[in-house]
Amino acid sequence: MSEPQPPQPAEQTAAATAAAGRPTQEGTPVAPEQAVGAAQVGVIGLAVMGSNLARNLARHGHTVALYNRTRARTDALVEEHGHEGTFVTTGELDEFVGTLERPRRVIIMVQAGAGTDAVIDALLPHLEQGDIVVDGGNAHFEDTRRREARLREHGLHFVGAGISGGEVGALEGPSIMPGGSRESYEALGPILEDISAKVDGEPCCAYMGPDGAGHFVKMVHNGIEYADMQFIGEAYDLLRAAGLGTTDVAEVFRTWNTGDLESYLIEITAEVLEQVDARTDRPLVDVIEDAAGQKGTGRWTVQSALELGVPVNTIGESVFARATSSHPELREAARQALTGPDRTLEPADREQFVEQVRQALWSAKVVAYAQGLDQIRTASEAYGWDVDVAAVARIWRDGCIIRARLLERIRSEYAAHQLVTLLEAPSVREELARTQEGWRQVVAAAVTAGVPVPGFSAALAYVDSLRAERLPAALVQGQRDYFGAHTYRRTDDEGSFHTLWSGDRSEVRV
Ligand code: NBP
Repeated sequence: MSEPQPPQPAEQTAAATAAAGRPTQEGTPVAPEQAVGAAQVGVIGLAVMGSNLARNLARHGHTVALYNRTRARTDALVEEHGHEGTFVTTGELDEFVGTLERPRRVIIMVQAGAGTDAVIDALLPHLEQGDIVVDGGNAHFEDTRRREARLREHGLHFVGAGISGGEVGALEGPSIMPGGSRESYEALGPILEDISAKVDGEPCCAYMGPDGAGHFVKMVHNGIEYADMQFIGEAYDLLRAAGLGTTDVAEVFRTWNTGDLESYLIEITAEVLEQVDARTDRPLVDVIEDAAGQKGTGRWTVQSALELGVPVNTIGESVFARATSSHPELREAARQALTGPDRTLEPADREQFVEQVRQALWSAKVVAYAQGLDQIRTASEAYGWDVDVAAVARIWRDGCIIRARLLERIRSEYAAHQLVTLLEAPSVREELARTQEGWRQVVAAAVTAGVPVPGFSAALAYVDSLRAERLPAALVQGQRDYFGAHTYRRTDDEGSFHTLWSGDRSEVRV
């Protein structure tokens, strides 16, 4: 048996500073017994998102306690990136909890759903009143509401934090949308703001509201992301149908990215289009199967919108467009059976057409934001969240997938005006007045040529529906009254009315 070795100098330093409650020496992994109560924050779940978030926290000078169900991931993280900051490595949950300063801040980054519940169940016995549990995964906001209520009963704070930006964002600065108690934000907010993306020094992280507000905002963010990607896809398809090659379209997107359309998604679109497949020497996009996948946040957005009665037809069409693309047997059967125009667009002035497509893309994008923000505003009222829509636009300006120049305009419009819809904001309505002619031309040309533009046309239909003095809903009400005695209201009188359709067709007040 060898004698126990005295601690190495680095460990002594770490232990001493940890015991004093100060951050331990950077780059030295700290054992849990040497860091009791010294870690400012802990991360559970060290797959790609959790690891990168932990590294981001450590790079910002926070001492980070680490725990993962499979220990190998914890060791791998410290082995590869331990030099980036101060990590406390733990193999058991009680050890992990013991290393955290109070109130404890625990960020869970595990697979959403059952994984999150399993971690909460295991964690709960080790926590004390006032501790803060953060779920940074892609949870459904109703799950977050349920978990928040459950932990509140134990005197704990549960924060559902939407985190966007993918793995690079988690490491370099994501957009963070935390919900939960205001009190918990006081203890947690500064750390999250610290690691979030910044725009002119302003963090892309803000308190969104109680219980499920943060995850709701993140869900709608993803819904808008679906719509934006669909619009970009339609613009690409139209330009190809008008005879532009893939590289030409990439160049168009590069140019657009220097103007009002500047955004992360436009930027990566140009890069994807420029990628050449090494196997075939063809544009990669031409050899990728045209069946779009989805993980479910777009669907959740639409399901929630249906329940709230908020029209988000651009997001709905985007979810359905992915579904349509992913039904090969349906597409093949219809392709064999149906005839129609051959998708050729022959614009008289190609340059002008490219500009019209740009206008359609900008306009549709604004509509998707208007719809998503309307959904957030409506949910905020329904759930009593009091979400600040200007703050939502502010924290989406960077770090997240839908970051775009347009968001600064949206932020400033919401900050300056009480808006029912983004579409009435002065600078938005002025721009829409300028772009709508091109947008209409593009939709009309696409329909005539047989190029599907479900996103562009849904956005336009939404605008025209909102603009209409009278909608055919009056006829729908008449029909409903005819077959179901559902009654209708009159434009010239108070109350509800029913026509005796199968009788003498006189009207009765009900
Ligand atoms: P995954 O979603 O792939 O989950 C893997 C992690 O969950 C591993 O650490 C795994 O531990 C842990 N885990 C599982 Br699975 N079941 C568990 C359980 N019952 N108890 C404890 N741990 C469990 O990781 P990710 O891709 O890093 O994403 C984490 C969260 O962030 C998810 O909610 C995801 O939706 C969300 N998100 C991801 C992205 C992205 O770009 N990937 C972006 C935004 C948000 P193990 O190592 O022992 O298997």
